[in-house]
Amino acid sequence: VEREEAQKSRAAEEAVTEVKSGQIVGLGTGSTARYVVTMIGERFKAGQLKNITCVPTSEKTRALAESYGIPLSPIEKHKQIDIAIDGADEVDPQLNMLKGLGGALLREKAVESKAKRFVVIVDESKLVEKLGTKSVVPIEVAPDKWRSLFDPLRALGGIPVLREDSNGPALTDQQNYLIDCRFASGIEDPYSLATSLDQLEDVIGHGLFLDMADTVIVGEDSGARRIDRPHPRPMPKR
Ligand code: A5P
Repeated sequence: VEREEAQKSRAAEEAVTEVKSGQIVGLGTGSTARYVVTMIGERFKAGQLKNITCVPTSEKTRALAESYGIPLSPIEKHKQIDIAIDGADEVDPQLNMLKGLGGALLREKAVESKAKRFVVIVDESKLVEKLGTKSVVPIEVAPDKWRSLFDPLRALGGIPVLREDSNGPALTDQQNYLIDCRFASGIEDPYSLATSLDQLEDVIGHGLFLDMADTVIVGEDSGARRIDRPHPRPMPKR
């Protein structure tokens, strides 16, 4: 865990060098993105980053950014933002990702799909050959709709489980539920699964983030390694 934390912080440090004064910056959610929020907060307070506006992807991130006094703005106010930085649960060789174990997938996708540049930061444990190998696909659903999604998800080859915490079903910032859907031997074709999920009426959002990352920064034991998309991402992003 200590080693992973050090890797996360190294990746964050490298990503934050891309943030410049005057920019509109999307702030991710989770234990890796937290380093970024803290580093941007410190630089803002020290006057090294001036005139930035941040767009948080969760209430947790909003509260942390607010504690540094960073000016914040909701994503609805922006057609485009300059840069977004966030973690991920899995990253494959095409830089496609699974996200949402932190529960913030809906706003993460809303913010990150509007970013001119989306930088993803991970420790080495997040790199996989095939998505779905370690992580589930989180799916956001209205509280009264989760049962009706189980059969369609099983028909897609998934093993759906309602996410619960100590108080019962886990709630997102939007007061929705999450279904964690496991794919026993990984996801053969993430594009076709994403399309199928997008077509299910009761799916409010899902954790497949395809063709979205411009750069993945992998924190290593000494330093950080950058992986850039070989070609510009196709538009529109999903
Ligand atoms: C939050 O909803 C997620 O998408 C996070 O980005 C993801 O779970 C990574 O979190 P950690 O950085 O805590 O692993």
